[in-house]
Amino acid sequence: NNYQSMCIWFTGLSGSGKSTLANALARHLFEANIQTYVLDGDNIRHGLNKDLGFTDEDRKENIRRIGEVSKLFVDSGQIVLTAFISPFREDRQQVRDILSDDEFFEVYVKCSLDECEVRDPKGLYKKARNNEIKHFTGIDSPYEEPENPAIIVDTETQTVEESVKQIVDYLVQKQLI
Ligand code: GGZ
Repeated sequence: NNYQSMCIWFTGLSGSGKSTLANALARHLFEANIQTYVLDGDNIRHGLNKDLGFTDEDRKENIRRIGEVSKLFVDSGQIVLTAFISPFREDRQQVRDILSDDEFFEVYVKCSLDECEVRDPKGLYKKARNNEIKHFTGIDSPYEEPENPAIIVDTETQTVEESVKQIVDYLVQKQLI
């Protein structure tokens, strides 16, 4: 059983399915005896980054720290799966630079704003539309689509299983797992 240590970086709007996919991929790889670790808002924004909010500057710092933590995981020989909106191209590029090109794989979790708003799993879009939350991504804060992601998964038309298979097929084809 052989795999390359790396960071699989999920980026996309709130509600696009990043955490769901990262966790489903983690389960799938675990079944194949590959251990991974998922970083997402639950274990980062509630801990290490609990001093940060959602201004452009705070998001930038959020992603910078997550990049550095990801590097520690990769250096320790692991596969880390990260699930953050990471809305700015420049910040995602910075993470790619902290790691290296063959250790950073960007997965664009593509889903239209309309569909994310319909899903609205936490009722946050509704609050953002009512001005109860400021700087909400897609409403009054930008999301910059990846220009050249390793993988695009379309969660509007694909099931979770189909998207996981798409990512696994990519990793196998590139001989990363
Ligand atoms: C976007 C927000 C905001 C604002 C709270 N904008 O769907 P969720 O709830 O579970 O995921 C979102 C999460 C985004 O945190 P990230 O660390 O991924 O963002 S970033 O990469 O841009 O730093 C959402 C919730 O936090 N949330 N306020 N204003 N999402």
